[in-house]
Order: sequence, then C-alpha cells, then structure tokens
Amino acid sequence: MKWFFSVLVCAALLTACSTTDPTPSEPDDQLKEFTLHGSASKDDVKVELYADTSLFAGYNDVYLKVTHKGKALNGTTTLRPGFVTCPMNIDCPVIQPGTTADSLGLLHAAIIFTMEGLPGEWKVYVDVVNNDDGKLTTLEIPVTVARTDNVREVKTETGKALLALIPQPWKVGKNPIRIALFSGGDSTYTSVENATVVMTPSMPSMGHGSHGNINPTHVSDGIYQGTVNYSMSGEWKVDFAATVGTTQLIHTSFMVDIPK
Ligand SMILES: [Cu+2]
Repeated sequence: MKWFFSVLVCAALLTACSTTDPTPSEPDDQLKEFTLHGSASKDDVKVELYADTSLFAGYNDVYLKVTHKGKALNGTTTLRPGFVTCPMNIDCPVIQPGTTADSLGLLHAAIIFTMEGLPGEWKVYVDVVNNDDGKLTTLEIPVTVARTDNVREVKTETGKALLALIPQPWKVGKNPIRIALFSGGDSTYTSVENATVVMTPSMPSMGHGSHGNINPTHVSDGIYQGTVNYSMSGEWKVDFAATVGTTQLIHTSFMVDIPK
C-alpha cells in the first residue's frame, strides 16, 4: 500500500511538473558572485536557485530569487527537495527561506542533501504562495549534487538522526566550527535545538588532541557553533557525540585536512 501510494505521489508529481527553463537564464550582474543552478517559471512566477559554488552532499547555503510578473514576490516560498527516483521519494533537511529578501533581492535558505545525485536525481520543488491573489504555484528545479564526506545519517529508536559538518576553509590554530543537527521520521526532518554536543578533535597519526576547544552549542535552526583548535597541519579527526537528555542521538566523526 505504501509502495502504491509512493507511485501515485510520483505520478502526480510528474504530471504536475512546471516548465523548467531549458537553459538557465544568465544571472544578472549583481549576482555574478553566485552560481545559478537552475530556474523555472509558471503562472507569471519565476524562481532562480543560486548557491556559493557547486551543490554538495551535506550542508549548502542557497539563495532564491522569486518574482511575480518580474517584480519581487509578496508571499511565501517553501523548498521541498526530493531524491526522485520512483518509487523512492526521499527528502532532506531544509532551513526554509524567510519572506524578506536581502539587498540583492535574494531569499536565504539552506538545504542539507543527504547524499550525492546525478543531474536531475535531486529536484528542488519550490512552493510559492502569492499573497496578492492567494495562489499556490509549484515549480521544480532539477539539480546535480556532488559527493562529499560531510554528512552522516543513522537510525535511531524513533526514526533517524542526521549530523552534517558545515564546510569551510580551515587553518592551523583556532577555527569556528559549525554543524547541523536534524532528526526525523519516515520522510520528515526537524531541527534538533536542545542537544548537548561533545566535540573531540584528535590527530590519529600522532596520537594527540588539542587544548582550547569549545563544544558547539545551538545558534538557530539546528545549527550549532563552537571552536576547534587544530594545533598543527595534517590530518585531523573531529568526533561529535550529540545527546538529548540521556539519549544519544548520533555519534560520528569526520576527517579534515589542515593545510600548512
Ligand atoms: Cu600532530
């Protein structure tokens, strides 16, 4: 029954497809520093999806330009990324855009892709509600997601938990470090905002750790920030144990390479 329902949902999604613009339009000059990953338009609504560079498995800041008849949308925008190989329809954690665009006209959001995907295997569905006429328009933007080792998902007693290391350029010494923490059921994710995170960096090849680390604590939307001290260059292992109350949610580690 569940499988049958998934097929129905997939079929419905396929027939409800909006037009995806065959070639992404040229980004306007002001947005040159961003990478345009696709655009779609339908019912006078147009959505452009930007990121800083490529899209990767794990955490991505994304930026949306949403217009209605060429003007900034007065309304709400919701992202629903899905890995759409039917009958599977796997979603992933999202930090939804607000309703206020920045000075460049972009809405800020984040997508945490749970795995890599060939062109079009991941699609970002965008639900746009126009406040002026109350109309809902759903657009879809197929994307390509590159492989990384920056995201982990585990099964828990109640579903699943996900921890992503937010990528950044590292240097020897103290660095800010951010992770994203989400939990979920069958096909939903919610941010975990009340976890205790213990972070332990070590250099396995030399058998030492470092001093002056600060465990990440919750900032907003499931994002935790702390301080990691890489006391020398080379390969480090950063271990994270996240617990809620007395229940361990996820315990995992990432290897990072610190340049000289
Ligand atoms: Cu060392």
